[in-house]
Parts: sequence; C-alpha cells; structure tokens
Amino acid sequence: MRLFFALWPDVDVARQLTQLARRLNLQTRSRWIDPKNYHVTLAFLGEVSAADLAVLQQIGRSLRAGQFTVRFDSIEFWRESRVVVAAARAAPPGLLDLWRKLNEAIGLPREPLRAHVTLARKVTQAPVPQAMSPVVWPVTNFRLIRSDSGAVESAYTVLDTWSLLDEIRNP
Ligand code: 2AM
Repeated sequence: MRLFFALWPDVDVARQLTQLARRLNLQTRSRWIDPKNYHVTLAFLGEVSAADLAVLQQIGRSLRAGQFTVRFDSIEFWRESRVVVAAARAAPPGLLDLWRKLNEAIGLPREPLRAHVTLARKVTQAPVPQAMSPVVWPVTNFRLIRSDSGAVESAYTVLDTWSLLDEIRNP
C-alpha cells in the first residue's frame, strides 16, 4: 500500500481553497484536483508493507506536537511537476516542529519543507497572477493516508487521525 502523512482541511478551509482555485484561469487540459482530495503532504512513504503500517501508526500515536495556523498566501506554478499550488511563503514554527519530529521518527531524509496544497495538475502554462486573500488554516490534527491509484485521480483513505496538543498555538 502507498502511504503518506498529511494535513487535511476542514470543510471551511476546503471551501476557501476551492474559491481560490476557481478564480484561476487555467488551460482546459489542466486537471483540477477534487476539493475533497485537498491536503498538505507532511511525509511521503511510498509503498509500505503491513508490518511497516503498524510502525507508522505507532509513530503517529506517540508523536507530541502543538497546534498551529498556516497562512496560504501564494499561488505558484511549479513548472517541473506541472502543478499549480496554494503555498505558504512562511512555515510557522509549529508546522516545522511537527514536520521535523515526523520525518525524524520515520528516518526519512528531510527535503526542504514547502507547505502547499496542489490545486491542479497537468498544467503547462502559469496562471495569470491575481490578487488573493490568504487562506488561514488552523491545524488541529494530522493524518495517515492510503493512496490508491484511480482512473482520473488517486483515491485517498484516512487510516488514522491524531490530535495535536492545544496548549501551544503559533500564530
Ligand atoms: P503533492 O503533495 O505535491 O500533491 C500523495 O501521493 C501525496 O504525496 C501527493 O499529494 C503528492 O504530492 C505527494 N507525493 C507523491 N509522490 C511523492 C514523492 N515521490 N515524493 C514526495 N511526495 C510525493
């Protein structure tokens, strides 16, 4: 099974991201991501065995990190991967803390964190820049997700959700 840890938006944040995506004029060949699939990848594991799944669940269960808020304030076209994303120009300390702890526990080599939500794939031309209101996303939990390839878009199944501690909130 293919697994990853991610942040998943609540209905309100998903609605704001959808509004942002709708305002982008992309070519018709681009493929919009279904809003129910919006997420921020924290750590991508790739193919793992059933035995590894138990280890990952234990990591998620024992991880202690505080809640935080991320401000998605930039629409970016990433030419190499042909995606348009909503990105956070600054990663709040709480997000960095969660991401570091998670990647250290898994033992993954850490690439620089670029917190983003992919809004569209198969994009070959940058969207026309326009003013945007930032999407403010209060993060209270993180999830372990299974990804199954689908005909059009991957199907995501939530395997586990763990709460973040509410005594620390980094604006
Ligand atoms: P994304 O976060 O930029 O959209 C599930 O496949 C998620 O993991 C997707 O959201 C995807 O990118 C991310 N992902 C897929 N393959 C990856 C890889 N090889 N390395 C890092 N992230 C990957």
